[in-house]
Amino acid sequence: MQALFPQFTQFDPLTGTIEGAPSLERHLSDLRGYFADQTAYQAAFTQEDALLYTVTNVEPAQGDGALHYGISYLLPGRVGREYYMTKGHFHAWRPAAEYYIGLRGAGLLLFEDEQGHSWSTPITPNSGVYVPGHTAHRTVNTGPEPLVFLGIYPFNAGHDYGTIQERNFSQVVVDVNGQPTVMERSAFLRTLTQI
Ligand code: S6P
Ligand code: ZN
Repeated sequence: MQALFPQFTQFDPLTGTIEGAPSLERHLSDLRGYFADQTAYQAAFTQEDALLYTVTNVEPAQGDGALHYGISYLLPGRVGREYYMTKGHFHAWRPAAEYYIGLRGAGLLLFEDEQGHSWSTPITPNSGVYVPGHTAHRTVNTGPEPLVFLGIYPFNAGHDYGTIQERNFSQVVVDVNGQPTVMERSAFLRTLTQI
């Protein structure tokens, strides 16, 4: 008889943890260069290398047809006017799709394909979002509490962080008069230089 773990897992949607599975942490210092407002980033970092999110992954099997999954726990907060977000990535194996299920909080998923077309969807508890292959994805917490979601993906999806690190997403999610707003990065950057 096979062991129940990791075939059976118990997870906590409040803390974004999975019993017995390791978590990795991403802090402000891991996202140097990702936030649009560099002055605000430096000011925040000088205060504290704050925790932005944790990711807890389970890899039950390898090989054709196998699935991996993980819970992300993204804290509320902003760097300047831009909401806390994940690094964002393409899958290293480009055709790999993914399915996200919202468990707690409120946020947006930003998408960008290889031709540079961008769009976004909400992510909230009891909602699911299909992330197509060949599409970079980043999650943004636009609410006052942690955003927690489950992601399920082919075992060999992998992560390509380098492409996003170089070119970033062309859109940002920023606070405009108290409202989370999706804007072109270039337009947001212009607002920062206006006196
Ligand atoms: C993995 C999946 C998520 C992210 C996590 C953190 O394919 O999309 O588990 O890894 O939300 O985001 P990132 O961009 O730092 O990996
Ligand atoms: Zn992914």
